[in-house]
Amino acid sequence: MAMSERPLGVLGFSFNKGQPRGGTEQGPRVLRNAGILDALERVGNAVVDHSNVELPNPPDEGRDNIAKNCRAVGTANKKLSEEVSRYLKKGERLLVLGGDHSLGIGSIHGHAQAQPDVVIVWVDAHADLNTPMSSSSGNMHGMPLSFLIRELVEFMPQTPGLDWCKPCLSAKDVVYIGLRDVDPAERLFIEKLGITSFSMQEVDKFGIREVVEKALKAVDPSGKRPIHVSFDVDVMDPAHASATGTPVPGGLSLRESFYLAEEIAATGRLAVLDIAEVNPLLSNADGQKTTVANAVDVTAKFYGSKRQGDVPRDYVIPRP
Ligand code: NNH
Ligand code: MN
Ligand code: MN
Repeated sequence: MAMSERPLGVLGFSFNKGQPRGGTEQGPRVLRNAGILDALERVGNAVVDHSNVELPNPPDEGRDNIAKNCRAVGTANKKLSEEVSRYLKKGERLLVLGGDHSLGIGSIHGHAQAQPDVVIVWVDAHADLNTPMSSSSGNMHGMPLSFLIRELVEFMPQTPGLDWCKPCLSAKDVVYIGLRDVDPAERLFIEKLGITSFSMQEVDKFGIREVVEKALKAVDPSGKRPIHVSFDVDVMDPAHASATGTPVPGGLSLRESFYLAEEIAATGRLAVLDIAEVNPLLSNADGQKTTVANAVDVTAKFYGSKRQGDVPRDYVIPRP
């Protein structure tokens, strides 16, 4: 069955322990309340809401770890990985509503178990490639890719809670779009490993159109492999997404975000989309509203809604 005809499962990951601010656990609720499921159904997706991933009670955190809350992050993501892999094996596509971006660990790990030839498009102001040892914050939302990329094993310490997570990606299977706040070790890893990266500098230089085209060509010249997009809302300019933990000026415009989503939709190969780091407790009332509304609108574009106009499946022109 063509990818875009598969049922679209929705999984909430109500979690905040990958970063210090409360509120990201409310992402799934505010996105659902803003009508994300209707918006997806309206454009012809067979949506199945699997509700939120039931998270195990948080285990006691020892004080031995440099990666903060690693046991909680690890056990929650193990559960997420199992669910993602199970629903994909049943033949669904999946939308994962975060939650902080540590969810990349479970979402991508689970995806790779079901579809080992997956390619990753990481859309973010940040590279989220720190190892527990290179991170200066200790926040695990800045580390998910380090647990997944094979070439980084020599830099990875044993991390309590994450022993189950065996790296499942090659550096060449990952491409970045939107980077503008990258730490020294992350920059060096990108260079050493040859990870394809389109920072905001390249978006300015080539325009979003060429960036998306080059990015998709780089990870999969054949254009046949399933795509996993991990979309951190902080990739958008704070004008469009201020209700997030680490807004960084100079980001994607709403139009660039829409275009990226429309082009990914047009590949017909989007298998999993993560929407991470919506935090409805930050910014002000106006910022909260626009952040959530824009996250919903961008998500709908990833699944077939078009700026040229949509005709819902059951629409009939009124007659006198
Ligand atoms: N690079 C920083 C860190 O590792 C910030 C990461 N913050 C994010 N990532 N929001 O998307 O702590
Ligand atoms: Mn980010
Ligand atoms: Mn991120």
